[in-house]
Amino acid sequence: MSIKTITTTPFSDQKPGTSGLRKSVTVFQQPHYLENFVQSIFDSLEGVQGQTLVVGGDGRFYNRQAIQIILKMAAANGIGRILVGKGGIMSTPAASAVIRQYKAFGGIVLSASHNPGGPNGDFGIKYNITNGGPAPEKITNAIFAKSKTINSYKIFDTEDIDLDKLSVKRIGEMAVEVIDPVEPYARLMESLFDFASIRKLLQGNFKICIDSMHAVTGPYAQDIMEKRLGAPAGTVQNGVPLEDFGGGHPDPNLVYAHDLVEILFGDNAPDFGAASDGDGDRNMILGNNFFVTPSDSLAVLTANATLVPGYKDGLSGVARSMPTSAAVDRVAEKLGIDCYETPTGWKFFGNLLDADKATLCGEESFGTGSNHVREKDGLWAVLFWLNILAVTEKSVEEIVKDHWKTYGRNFYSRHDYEAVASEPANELMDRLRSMTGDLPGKQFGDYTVDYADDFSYTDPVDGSVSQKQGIRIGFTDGSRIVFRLSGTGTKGATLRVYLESYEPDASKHNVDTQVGLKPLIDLAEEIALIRQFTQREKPTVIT
Ligand code: G16
Repeated sequence: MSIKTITTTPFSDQKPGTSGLRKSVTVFQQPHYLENFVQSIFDSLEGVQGQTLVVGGDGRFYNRQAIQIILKMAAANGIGRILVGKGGIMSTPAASAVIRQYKAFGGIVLSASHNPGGPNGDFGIKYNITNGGPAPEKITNAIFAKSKTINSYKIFDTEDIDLDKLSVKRIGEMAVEVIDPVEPYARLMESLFDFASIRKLLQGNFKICIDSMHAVTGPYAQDIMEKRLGAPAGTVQNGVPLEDFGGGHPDPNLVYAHDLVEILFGDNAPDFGAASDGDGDRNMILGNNFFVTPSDSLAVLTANATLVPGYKDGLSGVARSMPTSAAVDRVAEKLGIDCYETPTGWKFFGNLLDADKATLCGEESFGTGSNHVREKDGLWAVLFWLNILAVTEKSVEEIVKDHWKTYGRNFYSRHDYEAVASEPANELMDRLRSMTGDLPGKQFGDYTVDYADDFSYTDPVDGSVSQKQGIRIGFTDGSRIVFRLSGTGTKGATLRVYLESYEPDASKHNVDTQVGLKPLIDLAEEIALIRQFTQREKPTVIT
């Protein structure tokens, strides 16, 4: 067993995106590709020698190989101890919980989230800091800078560690503890939610269906829903994590979670359905024949938070990403708490949570979470909903429609144009950016532009500034269209068009979302010439 120093040359494409470095598996399989990035992480972390790190992933193809490489490199770089999930598995929120519970220095999370897996799918890696959350831009920029000048990396020449048995082993001086990835997370959930009430609900006539989409939440959902909460066996479907997610696209939305959607919108539908993504941080909530938009979900959780033990004393504030609808803003206003608007990317919530400026956070991209960890958390959102349903004894649809009656309805939808050519997609954005100065005051049919800008965020805690975070076009009636290019795709560019309008009148709430938003959808085309630039007649995914 010896430490080897391997000569390498830089790759030019290792800039972390919205959430770490995401590329196709074949890119990661190039000689030295993963190693260069891992060495760049270690080289960017001051004082990491002798410290504890957490390593785990969503179990997708290349997860196991990557973990063995990371363990050997960690030992060669003087890390003191590594906690690794059994089988190399750890959901992203569980990794965050473990970093916090064990007071680790940080962690390396392996996932490409909702992107497909398998030899032809995607892989990803990101670094999380001591608070359990994704590294802020200061650190990801430092990692990228190192990756551009790297000329060697260090790795132990030794056998692989058996990841399938709970054990403590050593590589050189470094301890490797293979831990149960579920138990610490499940205990945290028990401390936040009223498990007794939820158990009563699930053992009565209330029927639920949880779709883990053959991704990481299977073992977590089975342990929590079926074992601890007594839901009938089989409540969790697609519960065995597979390296290729069974060939599916582990993205919990109306298009990709179609198995669950068919069940909840079919005959004899259950009362509640939920799905999670590849790494377990996203969630989709469905009622019997009813879809809850993620933006509404955040607003409902905020409005009902004091019904849940972990939040019974109220919230310090809330935060949402810029493209997320303003439904939660209305709740915050009524509660008299602050509501922060951040760029897309969970990392932007970290400072607000650490400074106790926000307790709940959420995003339109099926992400919701709180200060219990520093990642968004799919099963946490499911338990939050079940806790509210157990206490109120209402249906999902009643809860949301009552919410709209009180606060008005923010009609909301996102149209994605996936994997379009990058150059014209950038041209579309550049063109819109150049138009922002002239748009205010312009009339388009019934709509008058109130403001237009490229969103810029100044972090209220550390003063850091993030620019060019998406084009916002707001209208005088409160409607809004936002254009952004995704920072998580791995093929070409993905254009996201976010559409929102507000309707206070409850008699006008029972309208199909796409119908309600039709005038804005047409306006988005008129202003941005989407068809011309994307060469697509319609979006790939509508949520
Ligand atoms: C990541 C980020 C989220 C973001 C989402 C989509 O989530 O953590 O904050 O909303 O990507 O980002 P984009 O619109 O740039 O594709 P995940 O679940 O993919 O890790």
